[in-house]
Amino acid sequence: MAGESRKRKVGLLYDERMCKHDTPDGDDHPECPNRIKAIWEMLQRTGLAQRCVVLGGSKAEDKHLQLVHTKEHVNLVKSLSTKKKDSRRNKIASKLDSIYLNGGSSEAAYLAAGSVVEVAEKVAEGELDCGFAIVRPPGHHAEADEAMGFCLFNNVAVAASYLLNQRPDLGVKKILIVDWDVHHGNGTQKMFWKDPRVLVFSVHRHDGGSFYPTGDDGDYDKVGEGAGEGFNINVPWEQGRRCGDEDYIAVWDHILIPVTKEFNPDLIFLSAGFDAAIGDPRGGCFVTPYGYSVMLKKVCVVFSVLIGLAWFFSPELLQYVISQLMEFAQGKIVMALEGGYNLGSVAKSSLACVQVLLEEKQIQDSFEEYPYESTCRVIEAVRKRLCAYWPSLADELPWEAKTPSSPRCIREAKLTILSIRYKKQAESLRASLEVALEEKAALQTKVVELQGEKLRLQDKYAAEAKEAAEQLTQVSSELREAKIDLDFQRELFKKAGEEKKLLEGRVLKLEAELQQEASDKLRLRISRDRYAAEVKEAAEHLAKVRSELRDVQIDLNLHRKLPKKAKKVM
Ligand code: X5A
Ligand code: ZN
Repeated sequence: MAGESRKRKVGLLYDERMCKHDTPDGDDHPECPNRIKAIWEMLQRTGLAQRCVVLGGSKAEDKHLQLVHTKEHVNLVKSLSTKKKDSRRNKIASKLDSIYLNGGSSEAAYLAAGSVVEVAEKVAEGELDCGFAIVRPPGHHAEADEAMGFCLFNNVAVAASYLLNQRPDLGVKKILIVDWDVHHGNGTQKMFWKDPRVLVFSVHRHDGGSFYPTGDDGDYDKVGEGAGEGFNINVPWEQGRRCGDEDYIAVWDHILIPVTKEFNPDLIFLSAGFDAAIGDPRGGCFVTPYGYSVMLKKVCVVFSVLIGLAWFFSPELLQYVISQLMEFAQGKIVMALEGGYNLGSVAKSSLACVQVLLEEKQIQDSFEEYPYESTCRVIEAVRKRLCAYWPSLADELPWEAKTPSSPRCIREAKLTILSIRYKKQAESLRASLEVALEEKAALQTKVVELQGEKLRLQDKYAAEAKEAAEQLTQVSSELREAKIDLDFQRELFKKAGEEKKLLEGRVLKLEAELQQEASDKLRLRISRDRYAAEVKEAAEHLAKVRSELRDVQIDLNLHRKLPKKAKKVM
């Protein structure tokens, strides 16, 4: 059976309209339209998109948004599109935390939520095996009644709630939401706080509550309430800005994967922010594309009814089933983009994930280094806090057993090298801190100096401003005169134009008259010529008649004389 597995149907959703959400004045912002463009281009260039089922976005329905949001919040986002001016939207945005709005924001928000619903529905129906909704604005910070942290609607929460509440026919009764965005998914946590049908898992930087979204909500003692108690898991990074693949994989191996096996979800949502990626300007973590692919693969593989059953009977059977199912895991997984602000990192990480969804990537799960000591401590704390709800977290952690092939001496040597490196880092950090402190002191004296300078300059500028104002009045009065002049000239020009038109009319009329006269004259000349010819002819005729008359008279005279002689002759 293995190797004969049917090709996985992977949905990819991309819609250019989600790029319309942008800063109102075109200012640069990390949550920019190019984020989803970069992913889409990468997937097309590598030919992966062509092997997926490509979907266009669709807008969420208000009644689905209202499963997790208040009516007021939905109406506010809806109304953004009808506001004519950016200034109205700017006013709304200024009252919110880390939100910008423009004319395209409403449409993009409806598309982002509706698109995750669309992919989730197709995966739940079995039309797709899994899918990736490449959406923006992101969603996991959005709360029932508030947009925040670049998020307008909580896309993943809307889709999860839709499956549970609107589509019982699809048989999705338990949902796991895995949030690996570097920020805590505060919105998602609140929306399913008391809901045991949705297990919310978020791993994020916490830094003692100083990392966005600041406060205690993301701490590991927040496990849900009422029926939902134990169905919220937070893994907070406390040590600052340097977690990488090993730390995330340790969390997967010792928290997420064992809990997922116990919970045995019918469908998994992945709030896939890529801002813990190496190179991200905000996250400061070091997760590689390979690290993301291992994290995704582990979730895909564990997630199967058969595996759940095998786990129930025996770990040996589980191992066997996993090895048999590696190539055709039944996992229904819906990935939705959240954060991630380095375009290259976001595109490469997405590529690695889609390769896993298509089962076109070999994963060995081997890493060069070990998780941080502090990571082990966080994992232990989380396990202790949650083991009452998830018995598989109760065991003492066998850290050594994690790397049985690695002899202890090598491991210790590696750790020593690492600790030396970190000590050096710490020393250089301390040195740079001292330098920075000195610079700060120098800057503070400079600030005092500059403040004096500022006051002096303010006086000077006030005088200059007064002079400029006077000049301005003068110039504006000159301008007014010039304008009056101009109006006068315009009037003259207009009159000249009218006169010109009048004259042109007259000229036309005269021309017509002249033409008439010319043709009359021509006609006269023709008739005169004809008369002359006739007169000449008449004269000639007369001359002829006269000469004939003369001839006749001569004849007559001759005739008169003739009779005497003729009488004689006859
Ligand atoms: C989705 C996401 C980050 C918000 C940071 C605000 N949001 N400073 O990554
Ligand atoms: Zn984020």
